[in-house]
Amino acid sequence: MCQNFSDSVSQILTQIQNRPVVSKNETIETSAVRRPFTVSVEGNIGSGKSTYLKHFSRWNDRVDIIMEPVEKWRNLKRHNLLQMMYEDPKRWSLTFQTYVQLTMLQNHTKNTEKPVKLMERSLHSAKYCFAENLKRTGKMPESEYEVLSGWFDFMLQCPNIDLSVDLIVYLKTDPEVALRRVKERSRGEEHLINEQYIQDLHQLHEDWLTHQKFPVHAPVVVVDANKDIQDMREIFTVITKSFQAHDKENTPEGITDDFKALKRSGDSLESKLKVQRQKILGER
Ligand code: 8LK
Repeated sequence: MCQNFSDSVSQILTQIQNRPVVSKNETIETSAVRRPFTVSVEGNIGSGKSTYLKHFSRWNDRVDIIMEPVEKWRNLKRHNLLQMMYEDPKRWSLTFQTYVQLTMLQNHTKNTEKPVKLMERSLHSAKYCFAENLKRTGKMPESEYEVLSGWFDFMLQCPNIDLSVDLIVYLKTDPEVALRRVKERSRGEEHLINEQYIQDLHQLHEDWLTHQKFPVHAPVVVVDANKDIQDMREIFTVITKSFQAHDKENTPEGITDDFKALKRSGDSLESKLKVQRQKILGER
């Protein structure tokens, strides 16, 4: 089961569909007030964040999808900071995480005329999951962690910097599933990742987003992301069809009666969607 997957998708699609676009003749002041509905997609390495985000690319006239800037981390004037961090974390973690923090800040503050912004991870996961883990495992000395934290705290309370997020989608995976996917995708720099590292990161995501041991700045939808990517794709197709059907009928709430009934059914939503999915796939 990929519980809450459809819920997270329908929350985002509702925003994509209903939020007004910033018009060309709007002033900078009024468009600044109308900031995009911002979603951060969080989860362990190998939890399927990029796949999740790519589902929304067909609406790219209305949604700004901001993937993790891994290419920047791999090539800062030909320095592969990601690789340097994995090969010698004690030496390079602060350097790497400082650059992660900068590039994440750029993503948070990136201007967009689109009404919805989807981000892969955030400054918050940089701090509460990755930097925290490096400190706890002794790969980053406390002194360096405090420097990073000092920048983070300053940015957070700076009135001119808007780091707010409206919704967090947490793709929760069992550490074994995440590790298997990391091994399958075999990204060069990640060959040094071991089970313990994935388990520690899993625990920190849980501490942050499930047990709220660190500040959680937006409502969280927890998605069981152990499920097959193909299954999620099919469920996505069903939800999209429901939204398109609404588009044609132009009903006000953004979802068809059928879909509303499915939504009311709570826990069994995914299984009912499965039945609807089979109907739709059968019609093709
Ligand atoms: O997500 C791509 C790679 O970068 C993966 O191996 C994990 C690593 N990474 C990290 O070490 N610290 C991070 C992020 C990713 C993202 C944030 C915010 N901090």
